[in-house]
Amino acid sequence: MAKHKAGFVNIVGNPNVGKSTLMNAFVGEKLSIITSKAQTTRHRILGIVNGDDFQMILSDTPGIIKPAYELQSSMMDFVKSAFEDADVLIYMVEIGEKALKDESFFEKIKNSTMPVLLLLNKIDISEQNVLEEQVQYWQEQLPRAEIHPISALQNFNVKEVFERIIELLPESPPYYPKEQLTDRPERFFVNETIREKILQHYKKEIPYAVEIETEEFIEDEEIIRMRSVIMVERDSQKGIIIGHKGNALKRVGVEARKDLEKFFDKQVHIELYVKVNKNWRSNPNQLRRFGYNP
Ligand code: GDP
Ligand code: K
Ligand code: MG
Repeated sequence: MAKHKAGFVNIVGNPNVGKSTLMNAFVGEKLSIITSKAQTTRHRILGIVNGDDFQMILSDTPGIIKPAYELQSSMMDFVKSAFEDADVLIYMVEIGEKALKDESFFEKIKNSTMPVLLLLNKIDISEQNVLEEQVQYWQEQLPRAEIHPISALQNFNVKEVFERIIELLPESPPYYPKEQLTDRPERFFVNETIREKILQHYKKEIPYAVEIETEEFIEDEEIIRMRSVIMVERDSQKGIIIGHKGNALKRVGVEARKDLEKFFDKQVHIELYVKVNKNWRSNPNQLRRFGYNP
């Protein structure tokens, strides 16, 4: 039998290029929330794909940005760590994009010693001649990288890239138990599902001022009962989240419940309420409590 392979595959790139979509496509589960807004992903999230003779440990990271407040600095620390412990680095760009907005990260990719796969994503919305020109552009920018055009959304070339990554993994015993899918506890996925609905339904700065905490998660045979707090920074935001006659919040609850029932494959009851936690995004103690490391 072939020797067992295992390793860390870290996905980095600008916001909104499709990193979380790819990770979910590889894992076959919606581990990472996806929206059309930047800063949807706040943490480094592991997704583990197990085969008989391999274990691929993917990590999805927040998009690379210049931090403007403590939460964002912590988000970028997650990205930095992703450069340090990768066996294979996936640098994702989307069609039409030219180099990373933060040049120091681009230098890091250039100077890294691990194999780099440059995935040119969203080719479903590109013309052939644009695609060819882009491949050439990236080959000049990063001569050491292997370039693969893909569509993470439409599953084009995704399987081929997956096979290629397995080839590149080092020989190693598994790092995690073979039945494990992620390093995150169940409550994390509850929080993220709620946050996805908020990103989808509220405007402007509201989603960025929100953090979720699931206080109760009780599973019995028939049903999982959850209670989650939606934390905002100011009173005015609380009113907006709840909405006229509570309808806006109700919609978040209904949609989150549907997704969570799919995710846990069980009936779900979820209770949501809103609390003001003044300026939590700039408060190191609060950030630590929510799993960031300022
Ligand atoms: P991330 O910020 O890099 O994690 O990007 P997401 O995975 O959250 O995706 C950002 C947006 O791009 C979402 O609206 C996705 O549906 C969309 N997207 C991702 N991959 C593709 C793709 O291959 N083609 C197209 N057309 N859209 C995509
Ligand atoms: K996004
Ligand atoms: Mg993401």
